[in-house]
Amino acid sequence: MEPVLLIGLKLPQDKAWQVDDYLDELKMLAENVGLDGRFRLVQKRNKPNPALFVGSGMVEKIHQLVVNESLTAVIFDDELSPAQQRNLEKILPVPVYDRTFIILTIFSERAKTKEARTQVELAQLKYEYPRLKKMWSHLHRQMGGIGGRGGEGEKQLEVDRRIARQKMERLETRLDRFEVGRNQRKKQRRNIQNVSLVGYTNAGKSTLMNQLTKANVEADDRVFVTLDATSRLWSIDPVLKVVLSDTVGFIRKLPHDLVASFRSTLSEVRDSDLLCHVIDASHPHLLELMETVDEVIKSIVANDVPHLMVFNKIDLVGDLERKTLKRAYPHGIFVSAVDKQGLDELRETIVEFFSYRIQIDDYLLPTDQSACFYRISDYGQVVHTYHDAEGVHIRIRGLKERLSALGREMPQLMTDSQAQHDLASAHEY
Ligand SMILES: Nc1nc2c(ncn2[C@@H]2O[C@H](COP(=O)(O)OP(=O)(O)OP(=O)(O)O)[C@@H](O)[C@H]2O)c(=O)[nH]1
Ligand SMILES: [Mg+2]
Repeated sequence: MEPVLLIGLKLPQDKAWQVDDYLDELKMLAENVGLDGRFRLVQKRNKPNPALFVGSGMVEKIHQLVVNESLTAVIFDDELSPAQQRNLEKILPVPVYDRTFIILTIFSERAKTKEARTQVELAQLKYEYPRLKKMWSHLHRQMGGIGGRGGEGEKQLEVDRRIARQKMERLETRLDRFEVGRNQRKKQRRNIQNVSLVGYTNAGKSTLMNQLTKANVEADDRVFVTLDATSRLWSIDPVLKVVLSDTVGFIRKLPHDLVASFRSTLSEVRDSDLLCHVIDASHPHLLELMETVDEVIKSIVANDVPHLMVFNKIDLVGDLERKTLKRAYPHGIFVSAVDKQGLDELRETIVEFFSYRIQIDDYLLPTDQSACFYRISDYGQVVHTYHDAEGVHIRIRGLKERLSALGREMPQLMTDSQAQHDLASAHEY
């Protein structure tokens, strides 16, 4: 791996451990693209320097370290303005990157489906558009060297910008088409409860998804493995139809533009009836990660979607920490997706959450109509029946809207207010 230098800035409101923690994360991100962030420098400042982000003395220090240690790049933990990046690259002998660029590079390596590739390409273009100058070599190649015709009236940069804008429009249109398809599929999901797994990258969302729905979503110990939302029907209860969706992982210092590019995730999160916030309980700074996730969610959903805290990887947490967490989050669910601990409790809690959508009705089907009996189970779960001189007494559990449809569509059923279901003796389903 190529050795690189990581740069952090400590502003007055930042704690020292926070800056260090961010840089640990940046190191991990860099590793994901083959860079070894073995050196780091942190500068304390009241605010970033507008021209160079850090102070000029610091830039000199960076220069020296780069030369002495033969480093191949410098990565800033915060997003640099295009001007800062250009100025730094004029002074330093190696390329200058920032956190956003590294994240985008990881995204582009992970993107597999057409939609994911399109959204990553758009996010990259949006990032690079204001930085256009030198980056568009691949675009020039793609456009048959159009960038080389500098003398034809338009300046090189203007041509590049125009091409980039047209490309962004094309990508937006393509993404709109995916959205149309998604909305159509959603319409077919009437009577379905939508639950989304959201959380920090690497929290274990996909592992949990696979355990709960027997899906086959890729899950491993790298970041941003999931870029597309994946949805699966989750047989959680005989009458509830729950669709569970796995979504892209969030991370600190994720620019809003980038979040906005994850349309499939945004759409799942916005249309969810319930969010399961999956938290890596073994992370040393889980509170901070939880805050980040909360912030991202707030920025994308207008109304408050109810959410459930799911503390995952509990197998990695000692008894004492587990107790402390339980005390702090009495409504949290503690699970291990790998060891399958707590999954039943998670299921039960979700069924309980949706219980407001379920009701139990008693009906009487007169004896002369008993041939219709078989149709009733289309509307819900027949929990119990008994026969007497009047006919068949039926207790059914179902979604409220399905049971009102049952009342409308089978007028031969009578409401049975005198039902005498003796659950101990009668035939149960
Ligand atoms: N020990 C332990 N490891 C887990 C558990 N759940 C997930 N992991 C591991 O954590 C890593 C990340 O899991 P993923 O399911 O890919 O995480 P994710 O939240 O989908 O991550 P992204 O898609 O990258 O955002 C994998 O190496 C999993 O095996 C758990 O309960 N216990
Ligand atoms: Mg995943």
